[in-house]
Amino acid sequence: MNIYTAYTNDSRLRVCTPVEIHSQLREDVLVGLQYPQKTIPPKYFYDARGSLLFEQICQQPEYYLTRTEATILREHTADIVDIVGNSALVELGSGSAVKTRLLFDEYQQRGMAIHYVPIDISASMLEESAKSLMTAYPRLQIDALATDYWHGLAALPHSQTRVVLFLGSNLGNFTPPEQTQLFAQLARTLQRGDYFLVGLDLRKPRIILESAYNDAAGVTAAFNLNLLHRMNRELIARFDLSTFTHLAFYNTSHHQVEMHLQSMIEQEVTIAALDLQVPFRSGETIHTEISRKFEPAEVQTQLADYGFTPRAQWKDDRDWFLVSLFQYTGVAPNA
Ligand code: AVI
Repeated sequence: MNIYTAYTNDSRLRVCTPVEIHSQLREDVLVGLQYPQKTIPPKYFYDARGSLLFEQICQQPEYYLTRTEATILREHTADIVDIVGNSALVELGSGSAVKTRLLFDEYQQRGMAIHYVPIDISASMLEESAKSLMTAYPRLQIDALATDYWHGLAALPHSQTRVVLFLGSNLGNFTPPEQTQLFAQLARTLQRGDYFLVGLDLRKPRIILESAYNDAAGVTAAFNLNLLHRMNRELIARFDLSTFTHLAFYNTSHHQVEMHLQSMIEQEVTIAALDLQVPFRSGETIHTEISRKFEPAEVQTQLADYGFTPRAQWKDDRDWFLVSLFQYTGVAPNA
């Protein structure tokens, strides 16, 4: 694979950008806006502004996911480090790495060096968080990969035992086939003895879920609508944001929160860079995200098929969120 290896002046930080990512927005929007149900993949939320908005979502009182997972991690970092020992920490969708700091604190307290490999679509977020992490943790070495998970996993540097962290219920934003693809990719990439630490948002009453994705301050709405801003800027589109509204609801049969951008009027939107006119009926939506809510046994069974053995799992008091640690043994139960 082609990789641009960039800079930095600090020998403790290397940032790589696999090139393929840049051309994908055009292609995905061109195809996605011509489906009967218009669709744009959620990874495009995370430009510089979208990443900041996501950080703000995590602080909203209704968005319990981040706080609940952090409480679990805070209580169990020592247990995690006892099991995984001196492993490199590979984080998928690292963002500002707030929760990962809890693990770094534990490593630092034990006087252990840390090799951190964050993989995130937002290069600006990666750089910023890497710099502040290096100030806080003198024994931290970072190999940052500014790309999506697939290219990132394929470009992992060789190192000691690894723990792949997939926190925040990011797995919920994958469709079931994408989840299967991720587990298969992990099984291809990991060496026996490596670990997978995954945070999963569990099923719960609709009212709690719908509030979490319709916060009163309107931050989730701004995050969703930012996708239109992004297309206006990067694809020379002419979306009039005042004619679209944020929609988020729990689809009980699929156990997923769905986010959409709904056109409130009948209109046609020009996307100049794609040479495309996109018609909208009044009320028609662009589907922008699913956020699946999990039943732990399902994930565990599927991971077992790919050779992952459960090592430990922890929940919060309300049973709202689960953090599970698996080890890649390469042995599937029915193999
Ligand atoms: C990143 N991901 C797990 C978030 C979620 O809850 O699905 C993204 C998000 N979308 C709206 N609010 C938060």
